[in-house]
Amino acid sequence: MKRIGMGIVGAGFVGPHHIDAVRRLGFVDVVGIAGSSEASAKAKAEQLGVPKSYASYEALIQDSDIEVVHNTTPNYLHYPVNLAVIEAGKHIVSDKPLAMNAEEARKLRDAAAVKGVVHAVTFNYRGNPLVQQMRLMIERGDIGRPHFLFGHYLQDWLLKDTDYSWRLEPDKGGASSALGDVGSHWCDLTQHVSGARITEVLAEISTTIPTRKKPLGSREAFAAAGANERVEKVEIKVEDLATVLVRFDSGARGVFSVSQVSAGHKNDLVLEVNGATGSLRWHQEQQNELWIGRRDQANQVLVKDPSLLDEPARRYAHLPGGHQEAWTDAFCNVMRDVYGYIAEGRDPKKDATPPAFATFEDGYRANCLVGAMLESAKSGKGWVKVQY
Ligand code: SOE
Repeated sequence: MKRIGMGIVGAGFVGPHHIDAVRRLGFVDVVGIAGSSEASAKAKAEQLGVPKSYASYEALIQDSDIEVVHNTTPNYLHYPVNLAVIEAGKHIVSDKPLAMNAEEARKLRDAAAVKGVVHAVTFNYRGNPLVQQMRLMIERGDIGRPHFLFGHYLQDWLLKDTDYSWRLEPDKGGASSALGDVGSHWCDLTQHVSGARITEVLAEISTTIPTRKKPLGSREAFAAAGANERVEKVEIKVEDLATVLVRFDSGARGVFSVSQVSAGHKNDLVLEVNGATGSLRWHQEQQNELWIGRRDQANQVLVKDPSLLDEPARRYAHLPGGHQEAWTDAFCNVMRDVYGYIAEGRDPKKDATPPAFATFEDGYRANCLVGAMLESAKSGKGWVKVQY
């Protein structure tokens, strides 16, 4: 099999997981890393056993050994880095959100289509075997027509006023915190498994911690404040809590809540779909189980076991039943789909069947959705039609 060279821009919390995931594929060479400075890129490259490091993302993109660039920078750099990669005619894997707003995201989607490069956004929960099983079951009509889709995505890493992240700064993270960071995952997952599109939203947002203590020095992502850390008080303008009512093009209704301030909830993503003859529920923190609800017979729990999954979902499971698969395995599944697509030389523009991984079209839609939710919450207009 032809080997594919990969380079990564940004190597914070999630960067090493991108590297691990592509290494597991067996035909991808991790060529180099660009970081916020030459020194940080060099240090990361040494730590992760990556041969090259670069002083800038532009230098990485120019390296002819690199065919695919992963962008794991903070949100405000997604647009310029993604655009430079596309303009160089290279394939792009971008962390979400695709861009800071829908307008930037649309430009990226269109530029990628013109260049004919493969474009992916890491809405990684699509890579879970039981998410794919849920998708197949809904498509096959196992629970009838879905009429209600609901759930939540709750976290607690911003519960204390000493918790801080660039995600809270609008010029670095965007106009939204909780909705953009985790609400976008819930919406992507829900639309992916149901095949229905969110067309209208009614949102309520709030900022539970309006003033935070921002560290004056650097702090690792998700790390708690140090005892003698120097801080400054800053006002927070983005939401850490939200609830959204949604309407789908299929006529189905839905609701979800997102939070970064819910003690005890670490990465608590739940999606339940109620249909005419049954229900399905998947919970990220117990990701090896799929709950099946029935009215006229006993409810069931389908445990992840390749022999119990339908054929198209089976390839997302790599261990026998009882051997738990996890976040990193699902992440690797997404990379397997993306690189399989690249290896086969498929062009998303000419491909009638959309890939299972999220593309820049999905990333654009996520930016539109978050924009519409903020508009609904801030304008007090009530229901807002999502402009795609
Ligand atoms: C932080 O909230 C975070 O790492 C998100 O940025 C990811 O997208 C999510 O999957 C887990 O939580």
